[in-house]
Amino acid sequence: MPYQGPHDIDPAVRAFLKRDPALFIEGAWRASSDGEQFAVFDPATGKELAKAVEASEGDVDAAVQSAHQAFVDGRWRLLRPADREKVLLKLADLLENRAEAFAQLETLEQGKSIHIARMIEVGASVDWIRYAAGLATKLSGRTFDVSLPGGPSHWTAYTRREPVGVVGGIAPWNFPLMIALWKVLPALASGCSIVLKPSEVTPLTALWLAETALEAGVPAGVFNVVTGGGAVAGRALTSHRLVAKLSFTGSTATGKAIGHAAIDGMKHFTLELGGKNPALVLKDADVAKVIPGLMAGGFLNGGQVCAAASRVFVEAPLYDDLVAGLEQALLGLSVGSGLDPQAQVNPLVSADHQAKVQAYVADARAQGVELRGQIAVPDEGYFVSPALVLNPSEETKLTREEVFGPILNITKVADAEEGLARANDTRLGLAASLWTQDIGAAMDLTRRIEAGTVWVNSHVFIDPNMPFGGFKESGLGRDFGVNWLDGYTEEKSVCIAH
Ligand code: TXE
Repeated sequence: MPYQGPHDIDPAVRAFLKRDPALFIEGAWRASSDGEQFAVFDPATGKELAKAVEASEGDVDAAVQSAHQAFVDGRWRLLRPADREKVLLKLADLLENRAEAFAQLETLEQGKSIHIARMIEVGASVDWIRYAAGLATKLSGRTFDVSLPGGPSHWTAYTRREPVGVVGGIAPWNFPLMIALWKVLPALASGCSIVLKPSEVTPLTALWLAETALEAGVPAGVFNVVTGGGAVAGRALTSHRLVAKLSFTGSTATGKAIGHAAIDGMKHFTLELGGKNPALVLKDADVAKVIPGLMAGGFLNGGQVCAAASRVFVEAPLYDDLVAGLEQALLGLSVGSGLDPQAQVNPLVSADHQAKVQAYVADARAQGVELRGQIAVPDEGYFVSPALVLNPSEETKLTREEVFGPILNITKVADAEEGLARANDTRLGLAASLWTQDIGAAMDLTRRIEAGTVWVNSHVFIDPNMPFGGFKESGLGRDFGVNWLDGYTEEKSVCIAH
């Protein structure tokens, strides 16, 4: 049944949107200290959806002080790990029970398909919460034999993992709820407190998440949210002396600035940055499987995915079939609001981002590069047609820079070696995929491709148990997996003479 208009919106979402703009500090809604606000827009219409608080330096200080006090008095850190686990499991249950409302709010502020919002933004988030909840009870150290005077029987040496303190989490707008949780979960599981700053483009679900976490039993002050842009709120958080760890997902340029701020303040940091991710299609690949695989890998969430495929290198014998198949798939897509369950092409997140992606396409067109698969999109809202960009030169901007939109380069290569060389010819290295049925080629190429995640015969699938992060300028550190909490804990050595 197609979306019938605003009356389909969950009453809880309507009520949330009517609230006065506020920050979430010390377990309570707090108005802006100086009255500054900014507008949040519905990408499907370009109309204002809500207002949010532009946090001042003082607001950020209040949030960090609150988180610090909560850490110092141990209201969360000193709970039994099993109790932290229980609270996080309750949070997963609450989010699962309110999945439709969270999904709708996410679609309204971000523009994405309601299906993706339900399945990934909320559905996968629930899995991530339960995974991280389990890690709370798995923190452990190691014991060591030491060669100190008197012999081993006089010494006991071991390590403890202790939470670092206040975490500053800075999240982007492409998966606002899920990526916010990728900051919040390891912080909470390890006993840290967190101040989260969502993107100023999509601040709403993070605020709602914090309130839900309080309801689940996360004590006041342990999880605070400040909204606002990078220049004031972001900088105030990254430079605050009481923040011990920064966890950032976003652009490489901002990531570098945050890395500098982290070093200046001697803070721990994790950076998950952009990608220019290749997909290498070998001539023995099954085109019937590559086409849907790359439709998902390249166009999921309008290509606004850090791990999205953006440069396809295909061995010559498969080139025509692959281009024809992808073009046919694109031309059959329907366009509309993310709330319309039939719409497969949804708006991009903001007017600025729409303009950025359109500029890359215009540059390619001006250089005479062939574009295929474009479809008509509405003037209202931040829509951009998907496109295949055929054999762009190395000088075309969209070959080298992260476009972060529904634009997929397809380049014909003579053989796998040329494909590999071109795939690796980038300063980024987040993710990559190989498409082949030749196990030998797959095993060889997975070792030689420079990327933090390499998929074979799929693209874009991530899992809480699979470490994720970038090579080269795609970032530093890894999220997820059994060692996820290492980045949120200090390793303390204890050495006892007896
Ligand atoms: O990112 P920024 P933007 C890429 C994508 C996109 C481009 C720009 O190519 O087109 O980045 O997007 C906060 N100190 N990705 O401008 O600036 C900011 O408020 C502290 C890839 O949105 O990186 C927001 O919360 N914080 C990506 C967050 O950083 C600062 C996802 C991200 O913003 C700050 C999104 C500062 N000085 C965009 N400046 C991915 N890796 O998934 C900004 N921020």
